[in-house]
Amino acid sequence: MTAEFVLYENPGWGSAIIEAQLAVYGMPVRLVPAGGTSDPDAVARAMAGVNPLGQVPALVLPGGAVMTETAAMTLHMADLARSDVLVPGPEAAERAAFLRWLVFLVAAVYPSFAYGDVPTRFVPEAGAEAFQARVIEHRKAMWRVMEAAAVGPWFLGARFSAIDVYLAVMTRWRPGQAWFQTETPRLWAAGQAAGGRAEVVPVMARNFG
Ligand SMILES: N[C@@H](CCC(=O)N[C@@H](CS)C(=O)NCC(=O)O)C(=O)O
Repeated sequence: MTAEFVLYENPGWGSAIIEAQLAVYGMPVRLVPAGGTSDPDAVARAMAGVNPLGQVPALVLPGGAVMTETAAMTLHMADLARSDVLVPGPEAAERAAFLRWLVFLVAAVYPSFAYGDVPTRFVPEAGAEAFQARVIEHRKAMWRVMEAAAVGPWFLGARFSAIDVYLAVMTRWRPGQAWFQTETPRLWAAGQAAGGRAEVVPVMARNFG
């Protein structure tokens, strides 16, 4: 039983998406390092007792329940905070688009890192490099789909949301910042603006230096 949020994290990983949202809500959190950044199998071992899939992040809620899956955490934290700052409420004009693109991020884009980061989990060594290259090309296509849907200045238009927080973090990942700046300028700009918000700046600095 714990009275605070506990976030299993690695700097620069998807845990930054949750750390930033907790910061926006002003919710206190204790960070637990999840086992390093260079060996995904070591991370899986370190996380084994918390997340059976061995992935970061995992969030232990006040009360002790464990949550995995950043989208689920995103929706639940908004409920706990009784706030629509990051998650448009049921009546908001942006609600449907928010849910659509939140799920697109975690169900389409995010899994491409599971496949691309350690390709030998999925294909034999001989084909791993080519497989990884194809995964990254497919990821680029998915980001272009999102770029076409971005309204600006925030992803959803006039209002900031958790989608922009995901973009702040995920535009730091492969295919890399230079690619996003050139190829998906609206996504890049929304992510930059989210990362520049006063509550989020320290989180970005801790995660990405
Ligand atoms: N669907 C999960 C994805 C989490 C995920 O892929 N995390 C990565 C780090 S950013 C991870 O732990 N990778 C190591 C692995 O998959 O073994 C979520 O949204 O939380």
